[in-house]
Amino acid sequence: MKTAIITGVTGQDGSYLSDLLIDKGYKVIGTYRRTVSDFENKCQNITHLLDDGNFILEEADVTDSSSLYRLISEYQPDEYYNLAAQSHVGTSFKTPVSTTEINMMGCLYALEAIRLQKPSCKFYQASTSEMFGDNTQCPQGLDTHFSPVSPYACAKLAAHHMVSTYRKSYGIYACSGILFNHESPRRGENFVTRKITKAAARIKLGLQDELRLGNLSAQRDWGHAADYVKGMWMMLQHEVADDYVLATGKTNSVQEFLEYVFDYAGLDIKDHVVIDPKFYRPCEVPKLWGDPSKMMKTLGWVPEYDFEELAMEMYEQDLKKQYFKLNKTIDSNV
Ligand code: NAP
Ligand code: F7E
Repeated sequence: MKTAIITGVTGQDGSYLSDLLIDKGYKVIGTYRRTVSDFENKCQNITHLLDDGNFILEEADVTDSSSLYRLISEYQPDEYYNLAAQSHVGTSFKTPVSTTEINMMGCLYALEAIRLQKPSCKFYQASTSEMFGDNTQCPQGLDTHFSPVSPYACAKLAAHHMVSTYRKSYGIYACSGILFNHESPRRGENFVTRKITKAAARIKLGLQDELRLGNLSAQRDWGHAADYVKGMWMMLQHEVADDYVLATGKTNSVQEFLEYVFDYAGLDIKDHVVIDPKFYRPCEVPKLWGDPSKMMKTLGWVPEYDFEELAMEMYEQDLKKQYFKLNKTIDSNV
C-alpha cells in the first residue's frame, strides 16, 4: 500500500485528490491548518472521508518546517502533493508577505524535509498559469516566457524554480504541474466561477437579488478539478520527473461564463449584475489559454469535462445546496 501526504487537503484539489488516491488503494495523510473558524465548516469538502480507515487527518502548517519534518519522519511517504497555498490572487495583493511565506517557503520546507528524511519520496508542486501573467502569447506552454504580475504568481514562480533546482541538483523526483484554472462544486466561494453559480442559485430561489463582480473581460482556460487531480497523480507515475502543463486548450471570458450560467438558470444579467470596482485587481492577467499537448502525448491525459458541463454541474449543485438550506430554515421555523 502506497502512502501519500497531501497538504491543503480541505481545499478543492486536496479533497478530489484524496478521493482518487483512496480509490487507488493509497493511505492518505491529509493535512489541515487549525484556525478559529469551526472545524465542520473547514472540513466540508472532506466530510465523507473522515471515517475512512485509509484517510488520516493531521494538523500541520506549511510555514512551520518542523511540522513537515515530523510528518515525513513519521509516515515515510511514497508521494507528497504540495497543494497548500494562499490561493486567491486578489488577496495576495493585500497579504504579499504571508502569501510568499506559504506559497514559496512552504514548498522549500517540504523539499528540504524530503531531501533530508526521505529522498526517495516523489514530490508534486502545484504551479500555476498565473506565472504567465501579462504575457498574452497564446496558447501558453512550457516554452512560454513567465511574466508574473501578482505576489501570488511571484511566490509560485520562485517555488517552481526551486522544484527544478531540487530535481537537477539533488536528484529528488520533483514535478511541477503548471495548472490552468480548474473549478468544481467544491471551489472556494470567492473565486469568480463559484461566486457566479452560487449567486445564480440564490437569485433563482429568491434569496438574493444582486451579484457584484469586477472585470468581466478576463479570459481563462477553465477545466474541472476532478480531471486535473488525475493529471497530478499521472505525473508522479512516469519513470522520470518532469514539468507539465494541464489545461483544456480552450479559453472563455468571465462574461461568457456569466452568460452561460444565467441563460441556463433562466435569469437576465441586466436585472441582477452590477460592476463594482472593488473587485478589480491592481494588475490583471488578461488572457490564459493553455497548451496541454505534452500531458496528452506523454502521459495520455484526456479531460472528461467541457466548459458547459462544468458550469452546469456547479450551478446544479449550488441550487441543491441552497434549496436544502432554505428548507432547513423553513422546517426550523414551523
Ligand atoms: P484552495 O481550495 O484554496 O485550497 C488551499 C488549501 O491550502 C486550503 O485547504 C487551505 O486551508 C490550505 N492552506 C493555506 N495556507 C496554509 C498553510 N499555511 N498551511 C497549511 N495549509 C494551508 O486551493 P485549490 O484550488 O484546491 O488549489 C490547490 C493548489 O493548486 C494551490 O496551491 C493553488 O495555488 C494551486 N492552483 C490552483 C489552481 C486552480 O484553478 N484551482 C490553478 C493552479 C494552481 P485553510 O482553509 O486553512 O486556508
Ligand atoms: O478570477 C475576474 C478576476 O479569482 C478569475 C486561482 O485558483 O486560478 C485562480 O486564479 C478572473 C480574474 O481566479 C470577480 O479579476 C471578475 O480575472 O476566479 P478568480 P484567478 O485569479 O484566475 C489560478 C490559475 C490560480 O492559480 C489561483 O490559485 O475573474 N473577476 N469579478 C473576479 N474574480 C473574483 N475572484 N471575484 C470577482 O468578483
